[in-house]
Amino acid sequence: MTPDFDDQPTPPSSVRAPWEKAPAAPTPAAPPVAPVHDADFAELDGDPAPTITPPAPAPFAAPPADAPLGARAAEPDRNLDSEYENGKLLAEQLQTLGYHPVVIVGTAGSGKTALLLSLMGYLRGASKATNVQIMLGSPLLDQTTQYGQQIQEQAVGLFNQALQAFLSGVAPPATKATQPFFVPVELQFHDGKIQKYAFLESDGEWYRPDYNSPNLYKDLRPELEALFRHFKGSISMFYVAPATQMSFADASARSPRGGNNATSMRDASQGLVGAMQHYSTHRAAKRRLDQQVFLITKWDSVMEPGASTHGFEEPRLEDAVSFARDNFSDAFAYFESMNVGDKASRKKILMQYSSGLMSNRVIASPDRSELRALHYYHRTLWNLLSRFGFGTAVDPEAVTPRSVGNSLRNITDGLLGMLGIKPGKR
Ligand SMILES: Nc1nc2c(ncn2[C@@H]2O[C@H](COP(=O)(O)OP(=O)(O)OP(=O)(O)O)[C@@H](O)[C@H]2O)c(=O)[nH]1
Ligand SMILES: [Mg+2]
Repeated sequence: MTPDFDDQPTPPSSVRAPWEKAPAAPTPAAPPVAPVHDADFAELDGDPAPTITPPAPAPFAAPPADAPLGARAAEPDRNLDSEYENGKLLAEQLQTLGYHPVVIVGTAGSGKTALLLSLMGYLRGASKATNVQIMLGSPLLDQTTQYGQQIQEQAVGLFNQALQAFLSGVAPPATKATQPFFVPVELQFHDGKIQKYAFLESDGEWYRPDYNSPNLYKDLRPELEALFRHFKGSISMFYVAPATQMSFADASARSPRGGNNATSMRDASQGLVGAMQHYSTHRAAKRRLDQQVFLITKWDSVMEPGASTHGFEEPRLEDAVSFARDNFSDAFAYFESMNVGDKASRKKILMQYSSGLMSNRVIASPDRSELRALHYYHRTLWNLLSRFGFGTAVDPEAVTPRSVGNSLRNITDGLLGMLGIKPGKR
């Protein structure tokens, strides 16, 4: 099955908005710092994006007074028109080739690359025990063009070197890309079916709020604007909200907690608001086709693996909701109010995520129960994507022995229900 390119709403998926299942969050909703206006009542086609009032610039975050205004002014060599054209070409190619784009946004260090590597690594590492192989897709653009060549080189580097390093215990370095690129991957199933995904990789600095700009939020990269405007099928949007952005010198990969640095957490939240706002504007006419996923990454740094609460092994929706409200109030308020058309409850998902037990560049080898928990996160996310993009679950078998796998299935059925996913369709 290929993605729906006829501009019709996507078929209903079995994913429900988690807050609809949770009768009440344990903590009362904090009033959003920034008000969201009528987002749910606007007409989708051509509606204005919900607006949000930027918070007052914080003195400690303000750049020097002589700093250039806005991201684009700082990079005079860029040709925005040709970047937009590249994005348009990409959108057309992704569509022609049957790719489901997965747009991963979040500020620097939020865990975007680790998330992508953990998803790919899950299928690579577990492939002997599953019904699916993951391969790098063919180049998306003409290899005689400079942009086509550059993005292909970056995709190959990520899929080969970075993924191998990740699987051998080394976390990725900060992404330093000059332009956004997509990593095309093909899932080849034993029954001959194929699913194609294109994962966005970007430099988190592009999402950092600019406190010296009147708009606060930097413009999206033109390639992404073009994708949102010109891609006619459905897109999965991942908003990456890190549970922590710090790790202290005495932290270990198995116990990475370092606390939440208030400034960087606030930037991470504002960065997501900016990305959602731009996405809403440029995607206004087709937003109803897409799925929106708010991911609280690095969940292992808040809920310690092996703790008696089982908060890591059995992530609870109410914990995710209260964490998002406490730490990402602006971004989560915007997310909740985002207008995605009908069946909204099936197109917005909140979930915790963990790419691995890591601190800085070191990834600890998980023990058996940690591995099981990590696989649960990775499998859940794959199945969200697969059901939304292709109407079927990837559903790789658990790599645990059969007896453990059976009891795991029972446990995860319950967990998935709490996360808003109907059991039995993973
Ligand atoms: N404990 C833990 N740490 C994580 C996890 N994911 C990422 N990290 C840590 O966060 C760091 C940054 O993660 P990246 O995936 O590189 O972040 P990014 O969003 O790609 O950052 P940029 O490339 O700079 O935009 C990693 O080096 C790890 O130390 C996770 O699931 N758990
Ligand atoms: Mg990165």
